Amino acid sequence: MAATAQRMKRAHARKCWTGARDVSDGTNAATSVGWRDKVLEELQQLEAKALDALEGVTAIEALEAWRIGYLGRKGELTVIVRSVGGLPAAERPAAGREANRVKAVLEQAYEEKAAALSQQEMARRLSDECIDVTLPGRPVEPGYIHVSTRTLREIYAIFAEMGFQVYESPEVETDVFNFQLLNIPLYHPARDMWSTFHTTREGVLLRTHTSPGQIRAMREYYPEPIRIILPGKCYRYEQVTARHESMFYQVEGLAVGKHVTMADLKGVLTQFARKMFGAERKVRFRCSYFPFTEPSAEVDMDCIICGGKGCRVCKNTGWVEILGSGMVHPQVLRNGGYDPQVYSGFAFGMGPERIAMLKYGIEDIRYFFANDLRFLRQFA
Ligand code: 2NL
Repeated sequence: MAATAQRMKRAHARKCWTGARDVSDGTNAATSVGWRDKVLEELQQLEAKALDALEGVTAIEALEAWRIGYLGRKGELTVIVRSVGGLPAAERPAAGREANRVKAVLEQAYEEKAAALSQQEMARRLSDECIDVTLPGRPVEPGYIHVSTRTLREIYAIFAEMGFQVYESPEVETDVFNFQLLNIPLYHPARDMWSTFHTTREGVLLRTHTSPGQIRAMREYYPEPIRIILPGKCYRYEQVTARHESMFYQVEGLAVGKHVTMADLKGVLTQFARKMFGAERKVRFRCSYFPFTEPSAEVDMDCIICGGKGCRVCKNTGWVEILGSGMVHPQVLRNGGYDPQVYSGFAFGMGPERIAMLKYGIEDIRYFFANDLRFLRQFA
């Protein structure tokens, strides 16, 4: 079977080669030499033509087209090589040798051209895509500490010197911790001091001040004495104006111990004002009211803008309010676990944005969270 197929294939090749029809018996030697010469001539012409065409090839794609055109399965050389099989047996070896030689020459030329082109391509990419790694990098613009964060850090540092450590607590709170344990019962008119964001879950809200964290701290540290400051974001359902935001920071402080007095409160807060705003600051304590302190006091300092003479910032009073304070209410101490017969404490609260506004002369609290870089960059 294999032999028959071979014969049929050869017969087909003979038919395909023009002029081969007459020599199917392969007896006419003189004529067959003519055909062989014709094949040899065709091979040599093809060799010259192919090498000539290869000269003009300058791109990888054109080289591939060249390869397919001459050496591919249906390429010109392949067609001639196949036709060699149609020659009389005696003529095949010489034609075959020549065909192989031409094939080897073209393949060799192809390889050389491919190598040259890929080298050219490499040289082009090396020069076109070259990166000068010795160039200095583009500078990365440094970020900035937000003015609120910066002010908070200054506050931490001042109180750290007086032995206060930072305590943090959740922003989502319960009505019990945010109000009731701070001596602000349900339905009590003192609630009107805070407009509150309530959640859809009964009794859960966004803290209106950091005070609920003070209760948590007392319950955690009892019966140890306490000296903490409690910074964090607070939320109030406010009409937003130049002086009020619905989100703002608060820093509260709490000191609890066996002999803590109002003199301690006055000493600590006077020291704070002088460290923050200048050693020459004068402070005054003015009676006030908070449900969680008794007595309560507002702390004012002489106006840093006009030095107490009177200006727009101090509304011509010569004084500006910087924080609220008081002695911890006995009921609040009790709610934190401390017996008010044995322990006493003072507490205070301030808005760091307000502190920063006074310190840097910022006129509108809305700048703090408007994310305008022209504002924020000034505190780099
Ligand atoms: C203000 C006033 C204040 C407190 C906060 C406090 C907390 C506990 C007990 C007693 Cl647990 N007091 N906090 C006391 C007085 C004033 O804040 O104007 N803040 C911006």
